[in-house]
Amino acid sequence: MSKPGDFEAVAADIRKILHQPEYDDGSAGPVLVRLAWHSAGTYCAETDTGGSNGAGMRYEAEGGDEANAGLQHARVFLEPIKERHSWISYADLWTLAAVVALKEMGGPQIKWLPGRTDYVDDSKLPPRGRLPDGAQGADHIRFIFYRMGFTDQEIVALSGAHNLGRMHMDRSGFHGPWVPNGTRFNNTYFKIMTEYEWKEKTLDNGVKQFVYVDEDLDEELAMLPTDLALVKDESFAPWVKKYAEDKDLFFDHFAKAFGKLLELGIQRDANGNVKNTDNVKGGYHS
Ligand code: DDH
Repeated sequence: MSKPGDFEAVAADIRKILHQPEYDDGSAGPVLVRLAWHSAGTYCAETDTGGSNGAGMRYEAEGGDEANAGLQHARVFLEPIKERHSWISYADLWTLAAVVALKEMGGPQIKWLPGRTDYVDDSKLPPRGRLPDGAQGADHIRFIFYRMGFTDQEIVALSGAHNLGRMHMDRSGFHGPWVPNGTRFNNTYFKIMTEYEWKEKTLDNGVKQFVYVDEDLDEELAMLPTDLALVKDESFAPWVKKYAEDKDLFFDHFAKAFGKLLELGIQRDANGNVKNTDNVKGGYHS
């Protein structure tokens, strides 16, 4: 048990659970990033509903959304940390875990502030269907991300998270990794999106995705229809090109957009403290 507010102690323990030799590609990192994204990515700016506050995914109404299939793995990885530092809210723990994991996987430092609570406000509960569907195209992507208040540039930057992890048939119906080394954060996703020739493939379950086959690779690489929609769209495509050419620019824009994602729906005063809740001061920036 650490002192309440000692987020460095929590971060140190998160680092220790990232290495998971029996799981996927040996890292809990990618699925932790996805947990934070799905907890925050339900936000609707117009109605001020959804978002990471409340950690609603612990309950069936939100956790049972089929878009969240597989994220129980991430929550199970984090449970021993919650037991050791019981003062931290799940909502803060999930978002902090992604920030720590991204940094450990070679990604940028993302500004993170605490203060989310686990109080589930039923009037803020997001309806199902707020998260993106990989089988769709650019219109759908805009519909989902404009609702949260993101621009086209931020959408492309955030999509670069698919440099991490893989798709699992028993979770989303899609299959395979986007890049050959999906436990290191990089701009490879943007590079290979334009450089490689992607072929449509129908999986045994009838789901359509795009694949790249190369004898030198251990397995086929995969792209979702939504991933490749980024290179076909005239407003998204220039950002794909910029991020493919300039890793530092991508890291900078990704860090800003991911930081914004984690703050959706959180009201803070000028000192960064969350309004109207008993919150813990401090932050995690190092
Ligand atoms: Fe994603 N994502 N995502 N994604 N995502 C999947 C996995 C991961 C879409 C669909 C899928 C973002 C945007 C989109 C991560 C992070 C982010 C999977 C596979 C699907 C499907 C799930 C599975 O089978 O296990 C779609 C569609 C979009 C979209 O923008 C249109 C964003 C914005 C992020 C982010 O973090 C900012 C990560 C990481 C994974 C890998 C998870 C894992 O277990 O590995």
